[in-house]
Amino acid sequence: MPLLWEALQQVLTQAPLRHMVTPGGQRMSVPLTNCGALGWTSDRGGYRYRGDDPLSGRAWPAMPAAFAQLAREAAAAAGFAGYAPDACLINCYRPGARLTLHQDRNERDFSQPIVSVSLGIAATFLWGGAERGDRAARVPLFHGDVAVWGGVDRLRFHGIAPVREAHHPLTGGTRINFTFRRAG
Ligand code: MD3
Ligand code: FE
Repeated sequence: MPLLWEALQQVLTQAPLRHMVTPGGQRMSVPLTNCGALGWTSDRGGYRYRGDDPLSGRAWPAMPAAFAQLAREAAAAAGFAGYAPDACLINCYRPGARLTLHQDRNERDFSQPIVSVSLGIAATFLWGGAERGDRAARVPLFHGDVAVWGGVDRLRFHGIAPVREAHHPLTGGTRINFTFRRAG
């Protein structure tokens, strides 16, 4: 884990965490950044992937080798051989931050899975269904959890319940989540 943590610090110096605004004008409670060829962004114009960081005008930091290897091995273990993510969205949760139920559908090819990695304090993952109104299961996510979301589950609604205050030796009072995507 220190390897991932050190690589993350490198990314954050080049592309700091920032709060984006939803198309509806709401400030997201979870600051984010990206690494890889493409980065997920949100503003009044909508959600989209782009090759440059709107904060700096430069390309997003390259995806660290340790990130890419973890994503590839996790996908392969779940039956998705040859996974080559071109985007890694990095979310940072402080107590009270949350992610409302949504689908990830800005990517081009839904046959490609999303791989998520959780670091730091725990959170409750909301595991919904195919429709927004479907009842969501509550699944705790802990430091070091890696999950692969593909196949028939790729477009399920999901979110994160408001995070409770806690402390973790690596991350302090925060939860970091990486989601690897094949976006382009
Ligand atoms: C299930 N992130 O960034 S990771 C997101 O913990 C996002 O930061 C959450 O949802 C987080 O879009 C959840 C788990 C996850 C990610 C993508 C999925 C679950 C998924 C895509 C489809 C189904
Ligand atoms: Fe998502």
